[in-house]
Amino acid sequence: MNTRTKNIFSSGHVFLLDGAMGTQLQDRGLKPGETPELWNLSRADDVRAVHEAYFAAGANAVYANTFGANPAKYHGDALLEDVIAAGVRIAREAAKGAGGLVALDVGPTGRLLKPSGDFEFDAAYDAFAAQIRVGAAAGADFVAIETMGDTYELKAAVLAAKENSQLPVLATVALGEDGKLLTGANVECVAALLEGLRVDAIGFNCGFGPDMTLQYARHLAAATSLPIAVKPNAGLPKVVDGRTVFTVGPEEFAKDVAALVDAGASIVGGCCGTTPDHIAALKGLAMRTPPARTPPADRTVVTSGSRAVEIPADDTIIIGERINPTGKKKLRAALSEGDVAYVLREAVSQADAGAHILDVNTGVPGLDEPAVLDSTVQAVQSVTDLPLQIDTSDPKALERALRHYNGKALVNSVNGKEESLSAVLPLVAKYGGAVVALTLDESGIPPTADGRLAIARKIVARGAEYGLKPSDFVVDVLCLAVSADAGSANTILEALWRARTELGCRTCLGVSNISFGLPARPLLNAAFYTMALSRGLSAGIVNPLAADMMTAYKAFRALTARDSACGEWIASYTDWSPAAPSATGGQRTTAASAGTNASSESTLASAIRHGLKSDAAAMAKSSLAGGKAPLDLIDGEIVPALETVGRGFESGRVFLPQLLMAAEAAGAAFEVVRTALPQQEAGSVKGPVVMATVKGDIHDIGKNICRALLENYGFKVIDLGRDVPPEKVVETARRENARLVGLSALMTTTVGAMEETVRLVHKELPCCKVTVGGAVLTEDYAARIGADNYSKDAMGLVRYAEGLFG
Ligand code: B12
Repeated sequence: MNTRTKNIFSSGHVFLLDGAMGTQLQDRGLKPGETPELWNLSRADDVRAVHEAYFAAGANAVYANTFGANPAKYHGDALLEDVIAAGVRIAREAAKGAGGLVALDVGPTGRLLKPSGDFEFDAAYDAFAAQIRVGAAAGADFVAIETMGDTYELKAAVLAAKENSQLPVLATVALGEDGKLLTGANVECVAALLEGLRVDAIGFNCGFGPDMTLQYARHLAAATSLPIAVKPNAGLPKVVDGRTVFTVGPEEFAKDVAALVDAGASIVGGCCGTTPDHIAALKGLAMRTPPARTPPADRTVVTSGSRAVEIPADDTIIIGERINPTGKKKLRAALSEGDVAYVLREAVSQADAGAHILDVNTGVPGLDEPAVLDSTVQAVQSVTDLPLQIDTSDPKALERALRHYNGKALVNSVNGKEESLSAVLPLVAKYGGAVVALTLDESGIPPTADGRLAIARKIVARGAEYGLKPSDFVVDVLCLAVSADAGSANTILEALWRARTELGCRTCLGVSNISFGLPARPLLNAAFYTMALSRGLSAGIVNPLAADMMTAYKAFRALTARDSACGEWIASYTDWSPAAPSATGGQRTTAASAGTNASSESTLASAIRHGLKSDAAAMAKSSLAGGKAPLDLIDGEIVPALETVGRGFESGRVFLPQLLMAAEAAGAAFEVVRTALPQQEAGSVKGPVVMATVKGDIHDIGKNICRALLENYGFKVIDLGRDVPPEKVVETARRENARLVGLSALMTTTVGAMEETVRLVHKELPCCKVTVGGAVLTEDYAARIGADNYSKDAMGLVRYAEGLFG
């Protein structure tokens, strides 16, 4: 925490923020759909009055009316810079009388970042940077990044704030009722990311009321030593007579917020539905000194966009070593030829085999390493939620990959050479991360444990100059072959133990080097791995597909009471028999394969579930070449695979990014299948049929299948796409003189829009029939909403259309 922040947030008292702005402006006449930030120019007095009311209620700081003033989503007529500057200026004017502070309010862009969406990380960064530069110049005292639902976007915003202003940064996220962000990150994941990025205060806003926030505030207090901010809603929103209302009054709100302060929050305010009265009710709290917090134990946590993994002090995890071209001809060729699918298969198979972190190294001579490492890291992140170990000796490649990495990475590596220390440590300090400390320096690798420890100590001490703690380092005491140095194993084992006990660092080791130059290497590797585990190895860099290594790992954990009730061992080896000594069962469930029995088997369904786009297309092609009927492929593999992913999503084991990747892979497979669908004999074109996914619904895979099949059966189809308003359907059907409209809806929340569309078509175009479909519909329900026909699949639709058009 910088000293400036200490002054701002840590006054020794609970720090009071303001309450909602949007709902206050609505009370003053802001219309639905109107851009609130434009009031900074047109209704400045109203905006100022809201700020003044919050200061009068006791707020120490207010958020300027700039939440949506981000170039990525702003659509107003006025110059955005003017809107932001006016927002900050108005808040400043209100703050002057009250002696309070002003935050530049930074909300999300409203766009989904790649690979889940189509918005580039750098574009998101630029949008935030533009907003922050103007806000800082206009005189904001700190930057409040809020309501973030995606860690990747959050990272872009924090970097933009840090690189474009000197202001303290308070960052809060909006949790769902499951305690996770929309993209799946839990509290621990957010805390690790934000601590790594060195924001000044962290917490939650929006989402729900203060009562439901309590359990997550407790989690957060256990995960971070930063000041905690909470800005909950006035309860959960309810819709009454078409209006959204918040029902928690000021007294109840204050009582619940007091519990949040007891749980560790020291910066409190309100979000949607809160009023100056809610903030006034917190005044008593502002007199309080926040209870002292017990700092969380130093842990070494790395994250992906949705998963936090601890490199444990008293247990051990596996770093998958296979995405490293050293000694791997095929991978080297794949990297050189840009065969991303090969790399992604390596990622997925290691994840399925039980790795906890994946090493990614793309160091192939002649390749542009900064570009290749960056794109490979991003590609691997699109198919796995495991955190990655970014493995490179090129600082340029490291910085680019770290910047674009979604989460807090494990960095491999820094060593005792001055050149490495001064290049790598600042990057780890800036982007966050844990870093592997290799015990070598300008003089090479010391032959003794003493020598290696001395280098590790030096690295940790240099790290302290950049604010890094011993727990930010994972010491690698380096594995030299026993064939070259008979004492190597003993030296490693001693150094491992001492790194853990004397330095308090976690350890890692590329175990299989030990057997270099000897026969039967897997046997030696597994034996040495067990020895290293018993001397405190926190993370083995091993091949998770090597059965002997996994057996050593699982046996060690079962025998040392780290595998609760030997659960993992039993799950893995129940079917073991001496004839088949390697374990086949019990593979860990990854998020992408959750709810499935997926291992790394190569099927179209598996490729879709894992989001492997080009594999899915290739497998669809080879299935068709093998004689599979296109419709069987759709109904027997593509649709069931999506259903499995959907079930995982419903039960909270799969998150939006994986769902999106699976949908993309399914789309790629379908594109291949489409071209193979049976073509109707040339003849007169039938139709037209107007097809649409209804308003509010963006699911269109099923509708696209319907369209393709209709076309292949000789129908002219006018496809209006997705999220189509009823009026547009009617207008098109009328213009085209269509006798059939096909509507698709996949969500319970959008069947209402379907009903509305059916009604409107029937009213306006009595001769036009409406057929409906989509996963949530049933024949019964279709009849109830007045549809003329329902088909459970695309073929049913074709049959109905054939009947209708004679
Ligand atoms: C893929 C997918 C997505 C993709 C969609 C990509 C795309 N371009 O379509 C993405 C990731 C974008 C997505 C987003 C969301 N999704 Co989604 N998604 C799915 C998933 C896994 C598969 C849907 C699918 O494509 N199935 C395969 C196709 C081929 O099947 P189908 O559409 O049913 O079509 C067949 C038939 O029904 C019929 N048919 C279809 N249309 C028509 C039309 C006519 C006229 C006829 C006759 C026949 C017919 O023929 C087709 C071929 O045989 C489902 C789970 C599931 N089991 O359905 C969830 C699911 C539909 N999604 C769900 C949710 C909640 C969401 C989100 C709200 C998530 C979020 N929090 O953001 C958003 C929705 C945003 C929005 N406003 O629409 C829920 C809906 C819950 C509910 N009951 O309301 C589901 C059920 C998952 C779940 N179990 O929770 N999703």
